[in-house]
Amino acid sequence: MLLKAICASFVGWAVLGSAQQTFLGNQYSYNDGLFTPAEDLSTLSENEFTTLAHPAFPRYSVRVKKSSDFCDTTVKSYTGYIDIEARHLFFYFFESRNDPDKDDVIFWTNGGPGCSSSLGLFMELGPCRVLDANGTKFHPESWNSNANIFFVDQPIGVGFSYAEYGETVGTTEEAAKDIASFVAIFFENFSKFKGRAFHMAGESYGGRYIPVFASEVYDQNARLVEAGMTPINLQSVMIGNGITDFYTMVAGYYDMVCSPASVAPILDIGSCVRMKQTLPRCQKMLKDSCVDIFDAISCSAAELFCGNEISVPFFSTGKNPYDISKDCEGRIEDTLCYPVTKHISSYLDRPAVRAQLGVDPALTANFSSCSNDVGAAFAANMDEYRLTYHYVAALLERGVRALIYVGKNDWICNHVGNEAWTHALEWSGHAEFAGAPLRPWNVSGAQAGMARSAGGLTFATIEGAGHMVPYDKPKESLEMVNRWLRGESL
Ligand SMILES: *[C@@H]1O[C@H](CO)[C@@H](O)[C@H](O)[C@H]1NC(C)=O
Ligand SMILES: *[C@@H]1O[C@H](CO)[C@@H](O)[C@H](O)[C@H]1NC(C)=O
Ligand SMILES: *[C@@H]1O[C@H](CO)[C@@H](O)[C@H](O)[C@H]1NC(C)=O
Ligand SMILES: CC(=O)N[C@H]1CO[C@H](CO)[C@@H](O)[C@@H]1O
Repeated sequence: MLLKAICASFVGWAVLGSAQQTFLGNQYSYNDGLFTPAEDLSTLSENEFTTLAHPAFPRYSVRVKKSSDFCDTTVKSYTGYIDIEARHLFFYFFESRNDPDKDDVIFWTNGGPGCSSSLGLFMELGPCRVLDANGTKFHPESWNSNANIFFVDQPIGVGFSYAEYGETVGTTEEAAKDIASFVAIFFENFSKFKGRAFHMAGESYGGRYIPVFASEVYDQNARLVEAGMTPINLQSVMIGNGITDFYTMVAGYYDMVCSPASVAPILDIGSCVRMKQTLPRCQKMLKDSCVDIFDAISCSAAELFCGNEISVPFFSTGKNPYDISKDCEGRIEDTLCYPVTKHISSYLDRPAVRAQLGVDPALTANFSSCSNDVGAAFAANMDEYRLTYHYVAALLERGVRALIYVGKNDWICNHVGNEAWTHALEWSGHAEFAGAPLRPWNVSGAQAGMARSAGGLTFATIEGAGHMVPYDKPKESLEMVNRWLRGESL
């Protein structure tokens, strides 16, 4: 096992492996007469799947199933698969607790690459959480309090998603095509949600996924309009503890362990001095071979060097890389430092739960929170070393807002790096944003963190939270999301 240098992953490292790439062409034809929208999801059967399809996406369809009495009995919920020929993406959908007919729609994905969005659902922000061996428990601070929400296991090979004929996805750009098509089919077929304000959100590797996915959804709108369909009303992206710019994160790793950026320095002076001295060399190697030009072999050498000098000293402390104010609980490979993840996996291995969710019977293996194969495929393509912030700038220029929020105790995708790239971002609002002060933002009269905002872009920290902000600070994170959905400043 190779420790990865950089804030990559929710898992933090992945074994290198080889991946087969398959790229989807995007041919479609449209026939006006074929489309019949469904008025209401609640007409769906609970016992079998209803198949949705659209002639603009001849290679795609959606199997969806109602799941009453699952997770949140106060709302309607649905689970299903997006079928893209041999590829099958699993999703959960929960209606809003407030007003499903008017409230916005949120898309949520966890990171990895390779981790299941069931972690976000059952540990962080979902309508119910699985925090012990007793199964689901109602979560009052769920993000469906004022929004309809999706949780998607993506790409194929993650969670309950699967593929036939050995198909794999190993890049964010390729994953984006499947997600954009799913979003189009869903909104077109369910006229109730057509044209509804839409927000794409994710955590960790979501810092790479979400800007690319949202851009694909935005660019797809021209084709939807051409085909006589309603464009997707994309309003914003929300990224929690993301890896949008691996390069600025590197200096952040030093600050996180050797300065009081979050907690008092946790490394000894000798290690800090060595790290400070090797940091410029690591940065130069990364800039020369991963940023200025992309050379896979030299970039891998930079990754290895930076890993040894910057990550290894951190991991020797035994601290939780997702929350440096704590020690890692359990073996990280097994629990991600959070033993609660084991309860989620056992819950999702119960045959009755799988039957209720409509998990394809072809999936017989035990549930894994994160897929090593998918992580390895992305690593083989060095997907993480593709800078993603230009997508955020492009979205901002088109009026799509961006919320970059960061739990302050996270080491792996830390606030120092995220503040640096948002501050440096080139876009028409740059001067105003860069000149704006970081101000405290409060929840119920107490300071929740610091925030900087201008012209559609907001950077915010959350005090006392690690990588999984809604797990650590459910009340503050729900308040943050509600203010964001209402278009208010934090
Ligand atoms: C599970 O529920 C039982 C019965 O309500 C309770 O006694 C037990 O403490 C719970 N277990 C955990 C781990 O919370
Ligand atoms: C699945 O998990 C169970 C319980 O932990 C274990 O006994 C079993 O061997 C696992 N099955 C596979 C195929 O790994
Ligand atoms: C936010 O909370 C802090 C600490 O409780 C307090 O000093 C400050 O006045 C509050 N700010 C606002 C705008 O409410
Ligand atoms: C649930 C439902 O009615 N879905 C419709 C979605 O669109 C396809 C293709 O037009 C219809 O066949 C489905 O009935």
